[in-house]
Amino acid sequence: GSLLPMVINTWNFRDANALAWRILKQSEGGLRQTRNAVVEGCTKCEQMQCDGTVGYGGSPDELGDTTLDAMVMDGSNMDVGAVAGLIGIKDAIRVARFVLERTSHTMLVGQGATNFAVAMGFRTDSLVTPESRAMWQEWKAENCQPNFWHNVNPDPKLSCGPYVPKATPLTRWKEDRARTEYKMGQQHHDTIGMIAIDVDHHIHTGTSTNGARNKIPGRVGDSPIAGAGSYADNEVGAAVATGDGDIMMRFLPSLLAVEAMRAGKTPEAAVDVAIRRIINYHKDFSGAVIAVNRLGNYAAACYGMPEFPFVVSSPAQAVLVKTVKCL
Ligand code: SD4
Repeated sequence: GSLLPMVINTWNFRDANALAWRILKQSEGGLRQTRNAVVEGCTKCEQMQCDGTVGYGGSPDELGDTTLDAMVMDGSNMDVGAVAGLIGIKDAIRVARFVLERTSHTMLVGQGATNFAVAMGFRTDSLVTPESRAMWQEWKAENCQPNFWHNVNPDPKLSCGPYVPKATPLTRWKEDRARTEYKMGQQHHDTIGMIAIDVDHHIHTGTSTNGARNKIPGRVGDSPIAGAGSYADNEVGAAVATGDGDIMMRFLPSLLAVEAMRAGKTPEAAVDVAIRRIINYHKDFSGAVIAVNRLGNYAAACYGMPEFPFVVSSPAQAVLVKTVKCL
């Protein structure tokens, strides 16, 4: 039987998948709904604050604010719309869609992205919640130490940060492993990356995240970068990535996986190529890649955690949670 249409996304985000699947099923009758499916599916996660790592009120930066990264990509023509470091607007991937559809640009950042969103009719909001404020205060209490900036600018808000070089590579590695384990327990590093394919092999991908916890304001991860957070090409298939974006964005793992499939590799082999390229250089890496070929065959690979859950809807079964053991 046919494997299409299908929706697949990172982590155990079932409600997002279910909504995208419902929208995609409406495409029967010739309407192309893959873009609506991906954008509204990821929006669901933003509204639900999936795992506290998508949408408002999560991953506070050094100054306690939450900023959002998101993208949407159309595999029929390589069109991309993205926002990075979006300030004060909750609907990150919907704004990314407006960048795609209403501008000739690919990515808008920071306050410029906010101004554009407002011009498009989006409402501004604080993205800080009591939970994110408490997270930030706890982090500050544990990590606050005078640093370089403190001497230049006595603003107490700027007196905490990773600017003080204190760790040797070995302790850094151990800290990262501990951080990874913490991440697993707390599940606070989990971008949604979603792929939708209709029966005519039209593909869209999307991502949405509030990025890395305690990031330096201005930090952008892999999620809004084409080829890093996601990539789609109707001729071949698509891929999405999640994990330590500071490392992943140097390797373009989603592009790597799609290009491996273009060269004839299976989705299994393609995600293996993408993850192994990264861990060749970074044993402290933690993350995952999902790849789907244009026919709807899929695979996932991960590293730096015991296992990685993802959700698939297809004619065989709607909203099926799968888990892959990591390399
Ligand atoms: C980032 N890649 O900003 C995102 C975070 C993430 O699973 O994917 N967590 O680095």
